[in-house]
Amino acid sequence: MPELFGHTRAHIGPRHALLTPHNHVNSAVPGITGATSVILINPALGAKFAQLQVTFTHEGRAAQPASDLQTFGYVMSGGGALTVGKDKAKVGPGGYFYVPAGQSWSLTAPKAGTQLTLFQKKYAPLPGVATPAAIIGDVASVKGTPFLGDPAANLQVLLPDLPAFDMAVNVFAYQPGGHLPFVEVHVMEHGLLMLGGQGVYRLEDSWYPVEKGDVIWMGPYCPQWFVAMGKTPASYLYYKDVNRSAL
Ligand code: UGY
Ligand code: MN
Repeated sequence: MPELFGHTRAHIGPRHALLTPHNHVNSAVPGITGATSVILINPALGAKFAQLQVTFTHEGRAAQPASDLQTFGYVMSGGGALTVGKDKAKVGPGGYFYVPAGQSWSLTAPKAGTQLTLFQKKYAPLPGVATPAAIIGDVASVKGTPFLGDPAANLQVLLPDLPAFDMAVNVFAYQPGGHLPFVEVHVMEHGLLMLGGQGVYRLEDSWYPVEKGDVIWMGPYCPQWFVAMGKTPASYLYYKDVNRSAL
């Protein structure tokens, strides 16, 4: 969608935000070289997590030391050599990794043009429950299920739904006309990246046309609903905080 000069589809509000690729401004992020990085969501917006997009240029490398942060990475395009703690793997488009708090990771020599989405959150340990182990996976090998029985809305859950995990990351794919069955209102936050297709996102009392590359932050209790529009399926990757007590 071309943007008319002086106009933007972006919206920044107290409970939700939409950012489009036309809005991106790079930040230098410690540990990431040979790349441009955009911090799309972080506590400055009101979020309790961060979402970044990294585009590697030449001899790119992203490396982060062990800390109290956990990181989920999703390869949008291209690929590279990944190290998570002691695990090593080659990752390509649709590859993903989960780095628990207390482990380091790096992605080296990615092909120029490689794009990575990162979600980062400070880990909230549960007394008596061990920190999760590292995970390296591929979306293509994750079985999807029809969301609440609807074959037009397919959900792939990329991390185990276990109490040790305080974050979830899923891929939602909709057939044209497929939609969320009702307007959700929930305490959990979302960070969302449109992976493909088009649709309309309702956020609070506004309806936004969205397409590939758009990013949405939904804060706690943001009313939310989506319908896929157009002739091709639409899909998005999203983060959610889960499995911790109310107070
Ligand atoms: O998991 C979810 O809360 C999901 N159904 N929300 C969303 O797609 N906006
Ligand atoms: Mn939701």
